[in-house]
Amino acid sequence: MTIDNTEGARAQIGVTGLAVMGSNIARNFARHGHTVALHNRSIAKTDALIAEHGSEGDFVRTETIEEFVAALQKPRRVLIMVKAGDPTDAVIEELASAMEPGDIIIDGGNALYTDTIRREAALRDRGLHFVGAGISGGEEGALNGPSIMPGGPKESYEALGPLLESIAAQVDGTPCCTHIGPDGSGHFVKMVHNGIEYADMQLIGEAYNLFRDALGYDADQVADVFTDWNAGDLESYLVEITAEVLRQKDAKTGKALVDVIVDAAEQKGTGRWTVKSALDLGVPVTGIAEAVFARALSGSREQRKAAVGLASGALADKPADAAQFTEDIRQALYASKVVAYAQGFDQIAAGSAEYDWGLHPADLATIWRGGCIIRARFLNRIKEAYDENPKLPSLILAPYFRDAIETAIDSWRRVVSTATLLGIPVPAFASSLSYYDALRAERLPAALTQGQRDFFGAHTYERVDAEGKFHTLWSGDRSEVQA
Ligand code: NBP
Repeated sequence: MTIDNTEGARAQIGVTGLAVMGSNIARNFARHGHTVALHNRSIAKTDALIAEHGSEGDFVRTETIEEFVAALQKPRRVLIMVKAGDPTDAVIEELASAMEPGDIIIDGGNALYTDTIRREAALRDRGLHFVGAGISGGEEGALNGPSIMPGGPKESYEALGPLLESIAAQVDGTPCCTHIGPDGSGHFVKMVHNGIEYADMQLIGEAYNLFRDALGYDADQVADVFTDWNAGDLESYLVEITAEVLRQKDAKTGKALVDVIVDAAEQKGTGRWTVKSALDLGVPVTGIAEAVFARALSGSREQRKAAVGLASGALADKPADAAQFTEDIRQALYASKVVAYAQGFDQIAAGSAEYDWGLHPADLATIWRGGCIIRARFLNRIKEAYDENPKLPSLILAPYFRDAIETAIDSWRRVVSTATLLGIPVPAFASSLSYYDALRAERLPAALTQGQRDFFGAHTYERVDAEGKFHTLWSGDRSEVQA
């Protein structure tokens, strides 16, 4: 270990921002044989990292940005891992003033993709490469292999790709890292990834709720079901950790930990960003939206307290066949998950078209197979589906998923109807099923909507049997005119 930079510019990568994520990524680089220059606004984190983990590899301790930049080989590569927002702009400005044309600044934080577009353009004007890189996998992934989604100029990937690929998770010998596309595309894709994560977690939560409230299972019993599911098509990181969380006992009370945790879910914002962007792009990401709203509702604690005891009705008995209902929930979870991913991939296609990014859905499915929070066996199927037909109109239409939903459909309906009759909320299961039914419907009530819009606002409508736009003279003789 080296703790000064008197040997000059010898670090292959610099990491600034050494909190949880930055320190673990810096260690990951060092463990893979790269010399890593370390920098943090306050020196304490740098020194703590060196004191605790300095023996893991070759680190260069620096205090000032000038020292930090001077420690780097050219083209200089700096990974920023600070709190997203204003701190990122502040650090970029400091770095850009000290760096030279051709150097590369990578923002590995959870930046809003429109900020990344703005920053990339500004730094391009100064001759610097700016790479907005989505990084997923949390603390553990950062240390042992995350999924990395770098955007930005293609040329910068030549100097950066091998470094990032060396620390990424590997699945079947393929790194979970690839160049995503220009400017903000890496952060956009990471945002949608997080949105899908919200939907997946909500669906798992609804399944758990059904076991608890419809079948009366305790946390251990539900954990057993999830462990079992993790050996099949639902195998995934989130299903695996669900079993672990459910099995955890609270040291203080001896109860299941999940039963002493306040049932109000928090959010940091990427789910909300996904939904806002989907609204702007006009893409119905209903599963993700339900998940974001479900967290918001759970957090309305005063309102919920006041509403406890409202009528639930008395229309249904608990399911008589627990084994059948368990299988129904498994099928409903799988089918709803297909919908959540299909919607997420639709949003990625829409973003790609809007910003002319040329994104490849199969590549994303490939790099999400390992390292990230939504890693799942199921992603192999998504990759195959897009490899076979990169222009799939919807993931739901890929033969494999079409068949899977056909198998699941009756179970899915039984779960949603049973939950509804029992008064158990299943917003994501139900809205995914409605989305599916709307997508496959030959006629939607949108014709009536168009009629109403024409009635009150003369917004016109199209006809099924003629080209052009039409308007009915609602306040006149109600004849039709061509608009
Ligand atoms: P935090 O998001 O908690 O940020 C703490 C770091 O930001 C510290 O190094 C702090 O320096 C630095 N910082 C701040 Br705050 N303001 C600064 C400023 N004005 N100038 C310079 N540095 C400043 O760290 P984190 O949880 O490790 O996350 C880092 C990034 O990675 C975030 O964008 C986050 O959204 C993203 N991310 C996190 C996860 C996760 O699981 N935590 C996963 C994926 C991505 P100091 O030590 O001097 O205060």
